[in-house]
Amino acid sequence: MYFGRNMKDLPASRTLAVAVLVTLHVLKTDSSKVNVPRLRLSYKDLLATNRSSIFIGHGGFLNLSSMFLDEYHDRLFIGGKDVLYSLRLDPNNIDSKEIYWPPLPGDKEDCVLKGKDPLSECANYVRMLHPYNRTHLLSCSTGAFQPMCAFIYVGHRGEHVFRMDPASVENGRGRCPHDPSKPFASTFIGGELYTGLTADFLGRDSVIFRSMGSRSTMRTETDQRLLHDPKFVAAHLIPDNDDRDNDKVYFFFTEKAMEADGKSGAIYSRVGRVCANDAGGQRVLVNKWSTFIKARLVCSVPGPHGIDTHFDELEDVFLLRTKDEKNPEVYAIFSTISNVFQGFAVCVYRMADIREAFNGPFAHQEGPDYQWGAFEGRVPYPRPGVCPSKITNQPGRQFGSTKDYPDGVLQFARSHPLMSQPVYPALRQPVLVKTNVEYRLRHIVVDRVEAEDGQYDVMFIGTDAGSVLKGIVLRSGNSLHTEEVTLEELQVFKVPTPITSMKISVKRQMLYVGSQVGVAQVRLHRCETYGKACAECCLARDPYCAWDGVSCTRYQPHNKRRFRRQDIRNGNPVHQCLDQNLSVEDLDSAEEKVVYGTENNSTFLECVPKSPQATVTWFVERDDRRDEVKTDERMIRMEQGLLFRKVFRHDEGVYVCQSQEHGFAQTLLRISLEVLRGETLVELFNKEGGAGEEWAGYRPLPCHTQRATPHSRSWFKDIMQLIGPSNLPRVEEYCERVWCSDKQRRKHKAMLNKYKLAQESGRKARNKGSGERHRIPRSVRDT
Ligand SMILES: *[C@@H]1O[C@H](CO)[C@@H](O)[C@H](O)[C@H]1NC(C)=O
Ligand SMILES: *[C@@H]1O[C@H](CO)[C@@H](O)[C@H](O)[C@H]1NC(C)=O
Ligand SMILES: *[C@@H]1O[C@H](CO)[C@@H](O)[C@H](O)[C@H]1NC(C)=O
Ligand SMILES: *[C@@H]1O[C@H](CO)[C@@H](O)[C@H](O)[C@H]1NC(C)=O
Ligand SMILES: *[C@@H]1O[C@H](CO)[C@@H](O)[C@H](O)[C@H]1NC(C)=O
Ligand SMILES: CC(=O)N[C@H]1CO[C@H](CO)[C@@H](O)[C@@H]1O
Repeated sequence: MYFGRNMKDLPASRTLAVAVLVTLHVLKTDSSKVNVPRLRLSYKDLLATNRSSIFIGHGGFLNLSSMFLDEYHDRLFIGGKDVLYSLRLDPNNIDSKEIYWPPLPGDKEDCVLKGKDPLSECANYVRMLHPYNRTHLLSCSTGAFQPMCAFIYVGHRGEHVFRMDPASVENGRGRCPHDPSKPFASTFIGGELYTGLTADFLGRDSVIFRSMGSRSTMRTETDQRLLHDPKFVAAHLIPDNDDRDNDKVYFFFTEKAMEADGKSGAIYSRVGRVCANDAGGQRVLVNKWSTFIKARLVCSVPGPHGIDTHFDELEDVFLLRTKDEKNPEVYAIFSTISNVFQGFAVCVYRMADIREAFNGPFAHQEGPDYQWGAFEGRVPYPRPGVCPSKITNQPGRQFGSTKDYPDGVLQFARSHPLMSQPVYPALRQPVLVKTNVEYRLRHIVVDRVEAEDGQYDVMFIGTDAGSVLKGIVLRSGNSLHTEEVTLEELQVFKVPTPITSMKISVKRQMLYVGSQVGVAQVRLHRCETYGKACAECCLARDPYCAWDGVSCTRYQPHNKRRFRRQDIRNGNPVHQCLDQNLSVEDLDSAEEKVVYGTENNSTFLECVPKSPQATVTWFVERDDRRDEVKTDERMIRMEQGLLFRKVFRHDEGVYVCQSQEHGFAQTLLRISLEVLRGETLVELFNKEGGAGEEWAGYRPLPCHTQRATPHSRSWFKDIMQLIGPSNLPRVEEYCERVWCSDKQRRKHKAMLNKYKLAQESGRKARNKGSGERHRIPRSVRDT
């Protein structure tokens, strides 16, 4: 069973270092563990356990720029630089097909002439893939700053065909940005394409467009009150009620906030919407949206002195669709704008709260130098933002189309696009906040999972470091208090590359994670990874997994098996597993080790629990007594173990490392510490000669170099600070002793035993060969 317990598998070296320092200063570990994932799996672990597989394209760089998960055709479509791929998702029938789609002849050259970068910009980035009909996809791309669209034939269900009809290629202006790096959101509904983008070469014409289909093209007016340098993040159709005439298309974006009085350059996040049946005005707003309104999305946490910390920049939005298609939950990642402090938050919005803001007062400003406030005058009828429907189309007041709306309504709509009330998240606070992490949160998908004690929304969050965090949020009863549990941190890509898109297939229980370097298919869960014991399964608190009496397996809510042990809320194995084999300890006794220290010098007892969330308690057994280790200036507890800055003869004993998690204790390791008398050693090596010289040319042993990853080095530095820089070789020597392979350790042990015998009898040591001497730990040799 693998738990990524080796230092080399811990990706977050800085967190670790920080955690170590915190521990050093306050000698308290619990608070620093809150945001630590319970399990970290490296890229290699994921591949080795079949948890993930990677598609990197056929030669060259994929430079993924769009992805469409097609559950109907059981395929994943990928758009990249000058290329499209179709991957079959059937695990028994893996197959991929490719379409080479470069810019049209001459367009690349034009693009270069206009001063764009030939390598990174003047190529055809496929940025949009939507299902068009049963057999065709609609795809749009940047075409070296000449956007174009085409239909892609993907065949019927079951067949794997993939080709583009070159005759279907047409101008894609307004449907895809020119610039591959410009933000873009789109949705395709009923034969019509809604896009939020910049629709010109210079990237200045920010607009929400509707195109294709039989109706005339619609767009927003060019007016900073409507859209001010927007960064579009997502677009979705969400019905209001059963009347299709009330269907609305929502856009999620960030823009410059003109209502932020006195804060020049302020950026706010927005939810904006238009009626799907908007036809524009008759005399005013011809072919322009007449129903566009927007509201601020607030995501903040209360700070000291009543000053809230705002997360104003929207990074990603995921709509968690439920049976009630009118009320999906809106999960959104935000980041702070501040350049002194970087933080991320996930806020969840309810449609009811979004609608309430849109039904509330309009924001209003009398003139450029006035304060913004709520509009208190009479709002014309039909109220701007209301779709023409049965309600507006009553006898006597017949507004069957926005073209029938009075000019006054359209004028008002044009001058009052912003609502006065912002939208607050559910419970008025984020469900998750991350600050001072060395990665950025980029993408989110959510799966609502049935567990034994209720429903959980499992979040999968992609970072800019190629990793995915899997977590849940626990709420205690009705209180506002929430607890975030990071179940796993998955290093999906070998190199730390930003994750640029994520899709979830609940049907397949898979996650599709895209980045510049490729697409990873990752299983949502792999319950065996948590361990072989009931307690380990229970402590994992993964809603997907439960103890079935024999192993940790996928929890099936409707399965009537007798043994289903799971406790997400409390993760308490004592309650769940009393009649089960409680821990691996029962199956396999805790590991035993011997560590040697030299009198008056420092030594280190390493013990890292499988779960970074566990706390470790040290006991020492001596003269038939077992006491908790009392730490002081000389003896320090660290995240990785117990550090003796100076070890004495009376420290000898058996040190027991016990992990504790949710009230569940487990013995991880028993270490016998043996303290060797310094002078005798000095004497010995002086007699043998050569030891002093060796120090001068000190080189780490090969076993040390293998293991010293950047992560191990960082905590090792912390130890060093404690002992003082002049003692670097000594620190290295402890680490070396701790990290050297068991085989080598056994050799050390054998050597030392021999040596001790020699010491006791006061002779014979001289007879050891130099080859053997080489293997004596350096502490011994040095003294
Ligand atoms: C992973 O999958 C391969 C091929 O399907 C199989 O041979 C191998 O045993 C699997 N490994 C694990 C750890 O499940
Ligand atoms: C394409 O991807 C490769 C590999 O990740 C990267 O080095 C290159 O900069 C990317 N090109 C563009 C234009 O983004
Ligand atoms: C799908 O759309 C394409 C492009 O307009 C068309 O050629 C094809 O016949 C359509 N297929 C079906 C099944 O409607
Ligand atoms: C508990 O462990 C014993 C061996 O130590 C084994 O024989 C028994 O089947 C296990 N019980 C369960 C419920 O796993
Ligand atoms: C260790 O230090 C103690 C005093 O702190 C001293 O009495 C003893 O001789 C020292 N032992 C060695 C081996 O240096
Ligand atoms: C390796 C090392 O630092 N050895 C030291 C152990 O302690 C004795 C006595 O305090 C020192 O003389 C050694 O240098």
